[in-house]
Amino acid sequence: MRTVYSDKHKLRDAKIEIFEGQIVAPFECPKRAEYILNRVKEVNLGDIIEPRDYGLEPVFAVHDKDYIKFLETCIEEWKAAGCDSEAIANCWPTRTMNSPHIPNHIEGKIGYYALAAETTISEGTWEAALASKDVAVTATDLVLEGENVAFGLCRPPGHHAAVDQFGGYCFLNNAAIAAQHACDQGAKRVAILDVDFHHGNGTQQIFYDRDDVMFLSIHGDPMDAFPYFLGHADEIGEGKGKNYTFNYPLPPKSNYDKWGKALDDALLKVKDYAPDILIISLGVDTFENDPISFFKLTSNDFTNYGKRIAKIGLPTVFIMEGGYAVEEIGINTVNVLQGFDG
Ligand code: OKP
Ligand code: ZN
Repeated sequence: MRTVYSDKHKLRDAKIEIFEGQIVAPFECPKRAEYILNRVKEVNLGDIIEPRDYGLEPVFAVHDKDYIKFLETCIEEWKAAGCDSEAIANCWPTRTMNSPHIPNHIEGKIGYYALAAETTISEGTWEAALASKDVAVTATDLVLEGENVAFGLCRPPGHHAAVDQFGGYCFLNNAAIAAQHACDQGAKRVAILDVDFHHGNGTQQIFYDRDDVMFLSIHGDPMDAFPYFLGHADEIGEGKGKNYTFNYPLPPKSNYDKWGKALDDALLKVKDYAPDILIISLGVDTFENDPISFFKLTSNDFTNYGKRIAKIGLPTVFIMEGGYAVEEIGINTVNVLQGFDG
C-alpha cells in the first residue's frame, strides 16, 4: 500500500507538556513519525508520496471558523501579549454557568478553545497541522480514486480535536476531515473505526447527530483514562445519528482476547452498515509497553488485527493517531498495515 507523508510534521516540535504535575518533553514528538517512516521503508510497504494541498476548504467543512482563526494566530497573539513561551491554557469556562462571550485576551481565548492543558501551541504547530490534514485527505483520495487501501502518516494526530477545541496533542481532526471529504466527494456512507487507546471524543462530537458517518471506538474506559469525560458505552448518538455511534470502553490491563472481542463486534457493525469507505483512526498506544496507556497488546497482535480488518473487504484508509513507545511505534504500526496487506 502507498504511504502519504510530509516532512512538515517536524514543524510541530513543542518543548513542553504537562504530565503528572511536571513539565516533561512531549510524548507526541517528531521521532514518532521518523520511526514509522523508517519502518515503512525497511519492509518495502510501498511507495511514499507527498500530500496534495487542499487548502482550508475541507477544514471549514468540519471545524468552526473562529476556532481555525484562533489556531492560526494563537502563537503570535501569545507573544504579542508579552509571553516568551509556548502558548498554554490555564483557565476554562465554568461548568456551572456559560456565557457566549469569547475573551479577547489570548489567555482567555486559549482557555475557551482548549479541552486540556497538557498540549501547548508552539511556533510551527499550525503549519504542521495543516500538512497533517493534507496527508489524511490525500490518502483518502487515493482510495476514492480506486486503490483498496492507503496509509496517511499523519502527525500531529487529530481524533481529540472537536468542532472548536484542541488538546490531547490534536489540533485539526484529520480522520473527521477525511470522512467529510469522502462524503463531499459522493460517498453515501462512511465508517470511522478508532482503535487508538484513547477515546476519539472529537470525531464522536463531529458526527454525533449523523447517520451518514458511523463512529466506533475501542478505548481505555474514560472512568480511568484520558479524555475522561466522553467514551462511555451509553453514548450512542442522537437524532438521526442515534445508533450510529458505538463505544467500547475497556478496563486497565485489557489484553488482545478482550480487545479482539470488541473489535469483532465493531467490525460486524461496520459490515452491516456497508460503508463506501472505512477510515481507521490508527493509534498503537494499545501496546503493552506504551508509557501513557494501560492495554496489553503485543506486537504480533497488531499484525493479527490488521488481517481481521482486511477480512471485511472494504476500501480502507489508515490515518495515524497515537502511540508513544517510540522505539516500537514503527514495528507496531507497520504490523497492522502488513497484516491488512496479507
Ligand atoms: C493522544 B492520542 C495520561 C495523560 C494523557 C493526554 C494523552 C493524549 C493522547 N496520564 N494525556 O489519543 O494518542
Ligand atoms: Zn491515544
